[in-house]
Amino acid sequence: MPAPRTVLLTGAAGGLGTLMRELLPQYGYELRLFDMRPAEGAPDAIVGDLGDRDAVREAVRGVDAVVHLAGISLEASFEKILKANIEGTYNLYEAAREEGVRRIVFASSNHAVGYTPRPQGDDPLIPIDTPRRPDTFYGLSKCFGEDLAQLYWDKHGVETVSVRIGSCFPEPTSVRMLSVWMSPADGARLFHAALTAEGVGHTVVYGSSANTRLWWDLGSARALGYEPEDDSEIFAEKLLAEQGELDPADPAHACLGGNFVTNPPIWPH
Ligand code: NAI
Ligand code: 15L
Repeated sequence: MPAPRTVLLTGAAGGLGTLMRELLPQYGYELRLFDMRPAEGAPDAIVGDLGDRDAVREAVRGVDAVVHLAGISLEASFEKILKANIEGTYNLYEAAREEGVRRIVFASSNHAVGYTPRPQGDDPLIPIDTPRRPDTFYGLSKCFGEDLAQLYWDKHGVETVSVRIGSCFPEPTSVRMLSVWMSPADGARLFHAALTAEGVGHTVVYGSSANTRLWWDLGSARALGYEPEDDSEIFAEKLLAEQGELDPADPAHACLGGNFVTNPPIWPH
């Protein structure tokens, strides 16, 4: 497969989309932007809804690959999740199939496995093939997305790397994030590896930096050529002084998904 050059970035107006539209062009990509909201500072961005099949098909037409970030990124009612994340992701895959787009990088989430107990002490890292344990309807929609990706590879030859992102923000803001943080620069490194690795079929990877307190195995991400350069440990002293160590007796501290297992943040719209 020739290396992709033109890439559709869905969710371009969101937090991660805004970071990626700054960082991905340095790898030589020409980005086409798509979001239901206008993307600040990008007047050419396509404003469209994943629910609008014609708009999605037009958006993918002619691109080499898609980085699919659009969707509800927190917990919401099942009806809202169904529309944006489940039907929306289906529309995206159908459009890719129809338009012959060969590679998608899908923003899955740690919340697909959010109820998995986090490692403690000498416990081994969580493997990528750990059973799914979604912690919310949101996490469930990411399980759907991963399975949809598998179907479209097996049946239609559309390749996907599903990235179970931890927390991708400029800095970690909680003690949990010391384990699951992915720096934006490492996020761009991982997306670039996911866009360019040969023969990925459908590959599932965890997305985080090389954190000292890492909870999961980055082996399948490294196998794509991903070499993380950042470590959240530089933020540890400050965050631990403010918040203290995680309490294993608190369910929100005992599972990968953090407070999504107890008191998930709700999508505002
Ligand atoms: P965000 O909420 O800031 O951005 C999501 C974007 O998707 C928004 O700009 C929104 O307008 C757009 N969107 C929502 N529904 C849409 C629809 N029906 N049609 C078109 N656009 C729609 O979320 P963020 O943090 O940027 O995350 C991006 C993706 O990565 C999401 O899929 C999220 O689930 C996933 N993810 C993000 C993590 C993170 O740490 N930021 C962690 C794990 C997963
Ligand atoms: C996610 O999936 C969310 O989209 C993001 O906003 C963060 O909450 C992240 O997970 C996390 O687990 O920290």
